[in-house]
Amino acid sequence: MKAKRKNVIAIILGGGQGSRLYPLTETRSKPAVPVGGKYRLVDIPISNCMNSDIYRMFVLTQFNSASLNAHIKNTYVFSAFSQAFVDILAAEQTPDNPTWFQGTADAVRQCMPHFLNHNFDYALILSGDQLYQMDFNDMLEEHIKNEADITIATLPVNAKDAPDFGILKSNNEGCVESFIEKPVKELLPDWESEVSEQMEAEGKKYLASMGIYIFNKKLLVDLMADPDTKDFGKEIIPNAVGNKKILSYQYEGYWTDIGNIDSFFEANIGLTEDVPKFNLFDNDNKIYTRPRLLPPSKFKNTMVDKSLISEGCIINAKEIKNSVIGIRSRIGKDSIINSTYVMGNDIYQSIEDMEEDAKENKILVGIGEGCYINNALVDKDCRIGNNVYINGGPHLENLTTKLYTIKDGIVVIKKGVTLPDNFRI
Ligand code: ADQ
Ligand code: ADP
Repeated sequence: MKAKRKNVIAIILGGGQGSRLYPLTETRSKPAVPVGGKYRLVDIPISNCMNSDIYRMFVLTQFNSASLNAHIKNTYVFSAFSQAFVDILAAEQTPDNPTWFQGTADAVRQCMPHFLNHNFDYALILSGDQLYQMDFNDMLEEHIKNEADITIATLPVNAKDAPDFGILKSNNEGCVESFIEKPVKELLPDWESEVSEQMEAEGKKYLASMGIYIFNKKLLVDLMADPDTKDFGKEIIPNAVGNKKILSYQYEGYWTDIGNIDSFFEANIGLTEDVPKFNLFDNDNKIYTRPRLLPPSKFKNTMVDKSLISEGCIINAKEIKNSVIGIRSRIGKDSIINSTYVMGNDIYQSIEDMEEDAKENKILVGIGEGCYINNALVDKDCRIGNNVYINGGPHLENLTTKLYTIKDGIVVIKKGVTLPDNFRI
C-alpha cells in the first residue's frame, strides 16, 4: 500500500543551545552551520524529505539567525501552485510560554498551534544534526501497514557507541517492548537484540534509536497535552512503551550523528574518501542547497589530492590534501592545507577593498601565504595572515580563546577572526 504522502508534515528539530557544536554555533543557529563546503546542516533533512516527496516542513530552532533565514528564504522557493513550504519556527515568548524550548518534546509542544493549521495524518519528526540519505516512504508504508501508533527508525550499533543512544528491544513482529535512553555500560548485556548476520559479525548487537519518529497525529496531540514531558528520548518514548504500538523500522544504511565537533569534523573530512559513505554524487538522492551562481574555482601551482573544492575559490596554495574547501575561499601561495575543513567566505573582497586593507596593514579575507594548517576547522570569513602555523592533533589540550577553540585535538578557528602573520597554534 502506498503511503498517503500528502498527509505527512515533517518537523525538523533544528537544535537546542548547540553547545556541543560550540564555537560553530556561537553566532548562528545549529541548522545554519555550513557543512560539506557549500551546504548547511538543515539541507540534509530537508533534502531527504524532498527526495521522499514530503514537501511540508517545519524547522524548529532555539534561536533564529539571519543566515538561517536568508538560506531558507533564498533556497526553498516553491511554486505558488504547490502546497510546499519550509517554515522556520523559533522559540518565541508568548503569554503562555515565557521560556525557550525546554527539550525536543517541549519544542514540538510549543509549535503545535502552527502544525495544526495544516491538514496531516502523520508527523515525521527528524533531527537536524545527522548525515544520512533515507527514503522515508518505506518507513511510512511500514507504519501504515502495521497500524502502528509510533514508528522509530533504528540502527544496529556496537557496545562502544550504544551508551550515546536510546536503545530498544523489539519482538518478532518488530514491536518495541522496551526502551532505555542512553544506558550506562554496565546495563548493556541486558539490551542485546537479534540483528542480521552482517551486523552481528560487525559486533553491532544493540538497536539504537536514530531519533527519527513517525507519530499519528491524534496521538501526538494527546501526548503534547502533558506539559511535564520535555523530551522524546527521556519521557515520550519510554512512557509510550507498553501503552502504544511502537514499531521499530530497522535501517542499515549510512547514518551518523554530527552533533559534536569531533563527529562534525569526521563527517566532513569523510566526504574526501575515494568512495564516501555519504554520497553527494547520487542523482536520485540529491542534496539541495542555495544555487549561488558562483564562478568556477581557479588554481595556480596547486597540488590537490583527495579534496572537495567548492565554487568561487581563488587558490594559489602549494598543496591541499584530504580537505574540504568551502565557497569563495581564497588561499595564498606556498600554503599547505591538510585534513582541514575551510568553510569559505560570505563575500568576495573587491580589488579596491584589498588595496584599502593592504594600505591599512589589515589582513585580507581568506588564508595568506606560506601557511600550514592541519586538523582544523576554519569557520567563515576569517582573515588568516602569512606564515600562520596551525597543527591540530592529539598532542593539544582542550582550550578556548577569543580566536579559537581546541576540542579533541581539532583546532576550530572562530568565525570572522583575524590571525596575525606568524601566529602559531
Ligand atoms: P540526542 O541527539 O542526544 O538523542 P537531543 O539532544 O534531544 O537528543 O536532540 C535531538 C535533536 O533535537 C537534535 O537534532 C537536537 O539538535 C534537537 N534539539 C534538541 N533540543 C532542542 C530544542 N530545545 N529545540 C529544538 N531542537 C532541539 C536523541 C534521542 C536518542 C537517539 C538519538 C539519535 O533521544 O534516543 O538515540 O537522538 O541521535
Ligand atoms: P552563503 O553563500 O554562505 O549562503 P550568503 O551569500 O547568503 O552566504 O551571504 C551570507 C551573508 O553575507 C548574508 O548576510 C549576505 O547578506 C552577506 N553578503 C553576501 N554577499 C554580500 C556582498 N557582496 N556584500 C556584503 N554582504 C554580502
